[in-house]
Amino acid sequence: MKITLSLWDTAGQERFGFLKTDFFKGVAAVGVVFDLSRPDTFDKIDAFLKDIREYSGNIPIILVGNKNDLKKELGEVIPREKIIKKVNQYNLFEYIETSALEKRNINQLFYRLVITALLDFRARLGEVVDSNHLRFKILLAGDAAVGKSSLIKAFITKEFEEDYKLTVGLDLLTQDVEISEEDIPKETHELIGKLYKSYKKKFKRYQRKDDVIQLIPNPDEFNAQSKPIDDNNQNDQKLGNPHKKRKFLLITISILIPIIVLFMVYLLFFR
Ligand SMILES: Nc1nc2c(ncn2[C@@H]2O[C@H](COP(=O)(O)OP(=O)(O)OP(=O)(O)O)[C@@H](O)[C@H]2O)c(=O)[nH]1
Ligand SMILES: [Mg+2]
Repeated sequence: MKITLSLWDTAGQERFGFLKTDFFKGVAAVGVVFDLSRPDTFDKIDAFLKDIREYSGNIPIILVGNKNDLKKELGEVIPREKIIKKVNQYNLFEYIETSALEKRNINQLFYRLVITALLDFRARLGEVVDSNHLRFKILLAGDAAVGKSSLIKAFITKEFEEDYKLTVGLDLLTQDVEISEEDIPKETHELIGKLYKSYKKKFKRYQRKDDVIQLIPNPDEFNAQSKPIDDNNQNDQKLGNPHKKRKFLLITISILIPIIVLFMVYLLFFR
């Protein structure tokens, strides 16, 4: 099955914190990242986890300990027991250690995020493009400079940059992934099948001439449907457009005035 991932690379710097609440809405699964060499980034994940639970409910979350390569020289800076405790405390799906620098567990991380999203797939959290193609949103959150952008970059372009280029607000990327059929739970398959059937019915009128179902409506019709209801517009429809109204008044006056003049001439001279 093909999955088109909408990857949301969020900014970790606190000055962008006001955006957090909007980021978490409609997300199918989240990776919460901390830096294995900086305990302060681990302590900050509570705030992220609380926000995610508040704004996205019980969606799957994977805890990500990044910069695993630094363990060689620094050892275990954050005790493993402490990390496992956090996983249990917040009922997180699992814990993965990654290294964007050494490309360790990069595909594994995104593959697991997709699988967790599929295990818990909810209709409102994605788009069924067709019975074999889904699209949904995956997000990485975490403190500044923990490596969120580097992980996404390593996944999409297989590159790594040593320079820190902070994310301003949010970066959006997309990537297609193929998920093997055996990894998709049976219930999810059934749900996708049902959703596809109902979408097919709903969009039947957008059927193309060649009999291929088009799930995305014709843009013109779509715009006409999705036009916001505007009070002034409604009034315009009821009362008529102001230009038309003025034209109507002018025609009425130009007809009425000669009639009145003729009537007065008749009264004055012919009676
Ligand atoms: N050693 C090592 N350094 C890394 C790794 N991943 C990222 N870095 C470095 O950490 C710094 C920050 O990485 P970013 O990916 O920009 O961090 P971010 O989480 O996106 O930061 P914000 O956009 O500010 O939230 C950069 O200098 C990266 O080169 C890693 O796996 N190992
Ligand atoms: Mg970034």
